[in-house]
Formats: sequence, structure tokens, C-alpha cells
Amino acid sequence: MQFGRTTLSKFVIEQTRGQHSEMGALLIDVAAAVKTISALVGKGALSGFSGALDSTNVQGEVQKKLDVLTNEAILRHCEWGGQLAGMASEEMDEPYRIPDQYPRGRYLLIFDPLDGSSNSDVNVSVGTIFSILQRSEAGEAEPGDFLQSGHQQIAAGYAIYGPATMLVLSVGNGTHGFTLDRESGNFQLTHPDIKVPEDTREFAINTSNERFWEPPVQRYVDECKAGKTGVRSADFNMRWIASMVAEVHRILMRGGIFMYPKDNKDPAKPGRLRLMYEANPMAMLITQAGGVASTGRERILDVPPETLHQRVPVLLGSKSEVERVERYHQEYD
Ligand code: AFP
Repeated sequence: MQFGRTTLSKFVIEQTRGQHSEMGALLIDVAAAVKTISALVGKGALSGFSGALDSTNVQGEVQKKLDVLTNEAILRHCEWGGQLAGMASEEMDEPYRIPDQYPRGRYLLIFDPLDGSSNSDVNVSVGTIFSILQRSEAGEAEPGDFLQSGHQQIAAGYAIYGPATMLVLSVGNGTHGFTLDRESGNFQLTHPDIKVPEDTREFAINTSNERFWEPPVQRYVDECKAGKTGVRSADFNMRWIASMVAEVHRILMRGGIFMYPKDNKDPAKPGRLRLMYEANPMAMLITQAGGVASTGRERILDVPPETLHQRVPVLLGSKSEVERVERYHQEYD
């Protein structure tokens, strides 16, 4: 089927025709930024950009050179098109103001330019996560415009820079996967209408935090580890890649449950992952694929944002397992 595959551009133009056609052009610019980032991270140590800077981001995390470079790549690819009222990123304390020489639109692009970047120096898959919201009219975004719940997302997606570079996207009509054909430079539709298997025997959690978990999470993981000898009467497998994009991608491909729960390691932090540019976009993709995304006590997409960089507990993946953990939280509370 040499010429029969759908490209991302064709898909996006067809899916956004009409009310959101301008967003279609924005998504094509995001895909162009992803290609730039793919080429950069694909060079590994040859890029000359390995290692850390002596700067920290708003999270207080040491910034990698690639964090800053990939952030710049997205800003440059997307600021000029006239679709955006503003942008926000994990790597920027405040929202980015569209330069005056460019027209402004009504969309808001929020992103984590290089998720899993602590893995970039050890050649493990990393990714870019993005979310698109809109404001009522075109113009300069106010900080408050970004604080919309996950249900308000018009589109969400991620790129995964693995053996293949893929872009997984939802515009509210299912979740679809595209693979970068490096010869043509096109993203080709390879995984239309992805569905998360409702059941799974695979869980992902950083068990080094076990002593800090709340009892319902402890109960769930203990039962998985007990396998056939315990109440689940089935053996489980465990994965932890420490790159959320890679975990979510695996779950979209074959099912599973990913957990970064609330823990009392740092009581000031209600979780590690950020609501606006990690949890919300991933929750849209998982939900559109028939999975569930929860804090354990409420669905991620319902969480009302209070601050741009707020953190939230995340449990997401196969419906039956996430709902089991939610039930354990209800029984505990
Ligand atoms: P970095 O972007 O700092 O590497 O963090 C990645 C991440 O936000 C998410 O992608 C992983 O699931 C999670 O952190 C890994 O956290 P631990 O390092 O505590 O396992």
C-alpha cells in the first residue's frame, strides 16, 4: 500500500475541517517541531547537547540542555502561525507571550517538551507531551486562560522518540497513532482508533516509594505481587521505565496500569506528575481509547486546575484495573 496510507496532515485537515481548521494548521506545526526534536535526540551524544545545565526549572529540577533546546524548538515552530493566544511549558515559569510581529489566534498550547529527559543520557525512549485548549476569542492570553479542566481540551497528544518516532493524537474523536517515515518525512497513520484492553496483568509503579504509599495503593500492589497465591488468582508482570510517554504508549498498545500515586514522601506535593501538560493530555488519550485516568479519588479530566504547574496523583490505563484501585480508595476513605 505504497501510496494508500493516510498522512498526519491529511488526517488532521479532514478531522478539524470547519470549526477547528486553524487548529489543524497548529497540529501540523507541532508535528514539524516533533520532527526537529526527533532528529536532535536521535543524535544522542553526537548532538553535543548531553548533560545538565546549572539552571533549574520552576519545578526546582535541574534542566538538561535538551530540555531548553526542545522547548525552544516548539516555541519557534509554533509561535508564527497565527493560531495561538499563548503557550505554556514545564520549562517556563510563566506563559509565553506571542511576539508582536505575529498574528494571534484563540488556541493555547501547553507542553512538556522532553518528558523523561533524565533518561536522555542513557538512551531510553523519551517524549514530548502536548495539550491544546482555547479561549473565547483570538488575542493575547491571560494567565487564567490556561487554567481549564482536562475536559476542555480540544486536542492532546505525545511524541515518543524510540526505535521509531511516533505521534499519538486525539482531537476528540478517538486516539490514533502515526509513525514517522524518515525517507519521506511524513507521519503515516499506522495505528487508527487505538483501544486500551479493558483487562491487564501488567502494572507500572516506582516501588522504591512503597513505604510512602497510601494503604489502597499498597493493597493493590501487594495483591498483584501475590499473584496466583493471592486474591487475584493470577500472576502479574511489572514494568517501570521512568518515562511516562513510554509507559503510556505501552499501555495503549497492549494494556496495563501506570501509577504515580499520592505519597507522603513530600507532603507538600500531591503527586509527582503535572496536571496541565502531563496528566491531562495523557488522560484524554487514554479515555478516548476506552481506558480510565484517575487520581484514585476523582477522574483526572475533572480536576479543576488552580495553578499552571500543579502536580496530581496519576493512575491510568486498563479500565477494570484502574476502577479496582479507585474502589480500594473509596473503601479506605
Ligand atoms: P523527568 O522528565 O525529570 O525525567 O521525569 C520523568 C517523569 O516526570 C515521568 O515521565 C516519569 O514517569 C516519572 O517522572 C519518573 O519518576 P521517577 O524518576 O520518580 O521514577
